[in-house]
Amino acid sequence: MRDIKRDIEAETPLDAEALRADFPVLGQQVNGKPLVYLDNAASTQKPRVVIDRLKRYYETENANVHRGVHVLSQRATDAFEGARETVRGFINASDSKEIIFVRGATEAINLVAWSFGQKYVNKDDEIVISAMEHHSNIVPWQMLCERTGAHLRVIPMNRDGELDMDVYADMLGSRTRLVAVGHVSNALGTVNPVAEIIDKAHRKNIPVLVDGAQSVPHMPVDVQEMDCDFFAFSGHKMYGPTGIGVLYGRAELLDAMPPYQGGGDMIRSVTFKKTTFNTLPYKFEAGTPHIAGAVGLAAAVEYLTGIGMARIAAHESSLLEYATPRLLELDGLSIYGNAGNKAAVISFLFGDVHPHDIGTILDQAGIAIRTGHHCAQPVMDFYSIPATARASFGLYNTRGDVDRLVEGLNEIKEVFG
Ligand code: 7TS
Repeated sequence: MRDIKRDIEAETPLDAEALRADFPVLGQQVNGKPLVYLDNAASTQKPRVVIDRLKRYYETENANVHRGVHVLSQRATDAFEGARETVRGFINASDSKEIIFVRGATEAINLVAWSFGQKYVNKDDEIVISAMEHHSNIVPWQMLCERTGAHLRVIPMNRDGELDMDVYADMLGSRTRLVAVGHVSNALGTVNPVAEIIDKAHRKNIPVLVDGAQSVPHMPVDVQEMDCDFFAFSGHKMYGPTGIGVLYGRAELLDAMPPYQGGGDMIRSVTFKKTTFNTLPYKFEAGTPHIAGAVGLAAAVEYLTGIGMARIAAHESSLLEYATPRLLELDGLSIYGNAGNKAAVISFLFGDVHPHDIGTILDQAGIAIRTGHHCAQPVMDFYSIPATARASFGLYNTRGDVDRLVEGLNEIKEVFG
């Protein structure tokens, strides 16, 4: 059923021009030009339904959750727990207790590195990551290795930005405790073959964490179909608020893991002698959570579901197909990341022009892109470059935005000769 629905969705193109009107921030001029926002991999803009939902929460429901008998506390609790259920449905987790609200993908990964690491990782064990990870999926594992004496193994990639799956298969051994890989690379756009990565690991009983920060906003994700053990993502990259994100974890694993932080809400009983911990998901949600954030995230999920993730994926894929040859037509432009399966992220260099200058000149033309190492310094090192310019697309981008980008780059060519 689900697949048929996806197919039908994908066949009916979304009207990005019409959807732009849902995003107040996109209506403005920047440096005297209509804004073209192409920094969606860093953070997306928010539709009015999300902004309005936050406002309604603070105006009519705000109180602390899980601890009040009064009406507002119940409203806040209902909204918060309702948001958990909405998120569960969105990624098709089997139970809402597997949805842990955190600050974002970074915190989700740190939670697993700390808690899973505490229980299962010892000296000379191995954690497998890939060559194209965001720093958020490198550093927490390095810190874990530092604490325990475990070792980090890195799946290599080729020049196109595709992982070497044979080397990966050989890496999995009796000391491998966890595989942690990005679903979509923020620096290269590569969509990694996570189903295959997971299958190979599971054959050896090794759990897999998927960093979904760059996939959830752009394609249908079903954690049961994918069969991952952990899945991490951030609200702000999927048209929701900042400061809220999700760790999905298989209940049996989460149940077996120790709490990450101590405090209110995560306990069952506390005495000075001994504390017992709350059940899932509360065991991993110490302190007052970002209630408004979760509620706003649920509004974003409803907005995305209303459009259809398959339709969003098809739209962004057609933008990538439109943009790639047009950019390559520019003399001296080279694209980093040419995987066969690629999301709508284009990292590029343009002749000798420093990416920072590309970004600054485009900004003067009202075009927002990202420049730098994109928190993926090992990727830059791999290509022996310090930085790239990156255009990353979202559901509200149009072919007109691509044309403006090309126009902007042509102007740069004139300035720099
Ligand atoms: N994982 C990936 C693949 C990411 O792209 C990012 C953020 C993160 C994790 C961390 O997410 P956070 O919300 O916890 O910060 N990526 C980017 C980017 O590409 N530009 O700015 C942030």
